[in-house]
Amino acid sequence: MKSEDELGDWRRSHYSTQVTPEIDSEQVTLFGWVSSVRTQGGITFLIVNDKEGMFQVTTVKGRESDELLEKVAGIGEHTSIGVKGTVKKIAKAPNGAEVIPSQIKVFNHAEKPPFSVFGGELPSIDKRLDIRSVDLRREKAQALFKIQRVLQRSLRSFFDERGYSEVRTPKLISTATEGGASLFSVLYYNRPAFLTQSPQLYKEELTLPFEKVYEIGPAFRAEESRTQKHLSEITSVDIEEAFVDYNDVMDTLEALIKRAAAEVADGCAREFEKLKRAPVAIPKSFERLTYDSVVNEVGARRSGISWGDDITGQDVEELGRTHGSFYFITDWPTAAKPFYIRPKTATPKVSESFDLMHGALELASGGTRVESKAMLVKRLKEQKLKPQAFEYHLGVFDYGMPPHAGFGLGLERLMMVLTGEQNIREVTLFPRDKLRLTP
Ligand code: AMO
Repeated sequence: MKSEDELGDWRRSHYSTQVTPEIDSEQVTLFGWVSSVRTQGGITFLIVNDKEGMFQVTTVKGRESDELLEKVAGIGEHTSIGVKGTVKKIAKAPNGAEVIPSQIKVFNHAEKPPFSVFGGELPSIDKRLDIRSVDLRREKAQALFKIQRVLQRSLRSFFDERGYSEVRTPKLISTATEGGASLFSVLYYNRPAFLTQSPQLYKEELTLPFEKVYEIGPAFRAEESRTQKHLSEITSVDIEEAFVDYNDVMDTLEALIKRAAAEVADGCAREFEKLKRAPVAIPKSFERLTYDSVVNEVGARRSGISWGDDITGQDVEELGRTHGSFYFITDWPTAAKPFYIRPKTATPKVSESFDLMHGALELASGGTRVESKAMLVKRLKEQKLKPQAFEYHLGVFDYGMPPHAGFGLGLERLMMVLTGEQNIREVTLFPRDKLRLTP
C-alpha cells in the first residue's frame, strides 16, 4: 500500500486557469487530479485537472529533491494531489505557465478506470454510466454540465426579474395528474402514494397566494419505452401565472428560450469549442401552427389521419423537417389533453393548449387552465377520473381561483437541443430509465 497524505492546513490559492504568465514567480497552492504523466530524459510532466481546466507540474532530476521525485514516480492517472510551488512562465505549457513544485501531497492513488477518460476510444454509454462520476471527468461531459449550470442560472434570473416566486412542491403525492400509465407507486407508511409526475395541481393552487410561480424540480415518469429522449426521472421547469391565457405563456416561453440560448452561447464559447459544435440557431419568432393546420399538412402527405388523432412517429419527424427549429403546435383537441386544460368557450372540442417543439422533439407543453370548479369536475369525469380523489384540489376552487395558465418544460430535452446531444442520458448526471436504477 502506497502512503497517502492528509490535507492538513493546505488550502488552494489558485485554480488552474489562473496559472498564467502574469503570476510568474508567485508561490501557489493547487489541487486536482492527474490526467497524464510523461517522462523524458529525467524531466517529468504532470498534467493536473481541476474543475476549471488543467495545469502542468514539471520536475527535473537533480533540481527537485529525491523525496519529491520518488513521490512523483508513484503518481498515475486519476491520482488526487496537492502541489505547492512556484509559477514559471513557459510558452509550451497550458495557459503559458507551469508550476515548479516544492512540495507535493498525494491524497489518493487511483486504480486504472475501465476506459480512458482523457482521450482514446469510448465504450458504450451504458458502460460509461456504470462509473458515471469518473466518466463525468471527460472534457466533453465537463463542457455539457458547465452549459447546464449557465442555463439554470439564466432560467432563474429570467423568472426572478419578471416577478415569479420560486416554489418547491411535494414530490410524494396522493393523486396522479398526468395519466395513470406513467405513475410510480410507493408505500407512504402503510398507505399507497405516488411519485409526482409534475407539480401541476400545486402550481395552479399557488397562483391564489402568489400569482406568478416557477419551479425547477424533479418529476417522475414510469416510461415503458427506453428511448434516446425519455427518462424516468426528469427535471421539469414549470411556471403558472394568474390573469393570463395560453397566448401570454407562449410569449413567455418563447422569450425564455431565446434568452437562455443567447446566454448559453455567450457564456459558453469555450465549451462549444470543446464540443466542436455551434450553439443552436434561434429563429426571429417561433412559428405557431394550429393542430388543425398540422392535421391538414399531414393529410396532404398521407391518407388515414383524422381530426382527434395524436401527431406521432413519422408524422412528427416530417413536421420537424418542414418546420425546422422551434415551433408551437396549438389548439389541440380537448380530449387529447389532461383534465386541467381549458376547452375553448366557442368550440369546446378544441382546447387552449400548446406543445413547443424543436424539430421532432417535444420540449414543453402548456395551456390555459380550467378555473371553474363545475367545469373541472365535468372534465375529470370525461377523463374517467374520480372527483373524490381530487377533493382537496377542488376545494381551493371555492375561494376565488383566478383565470390562469402555465407550462412545463423538460430541462434535459432543452439541454439536448441547446448542445446538439442526441441521447438525453449524456445531459443527465445520473439518468434513470426502465433498466437503470444505479449508480
Ligand atoms: P408534459 O407531460 O407534456 O406536461 O411534460 C412536460 C415536458 O416534460 C418533458 N418530459 C420528459 N422528458 C424526458 N423524459 C420523459 N419521460 C418526459 N416526460 C415529459 C417534455 C415535456 O414536454 N403538467 C404539464 C405541463 C403544463 O401543462 O404545465 C406536463 O407535465 O419536455
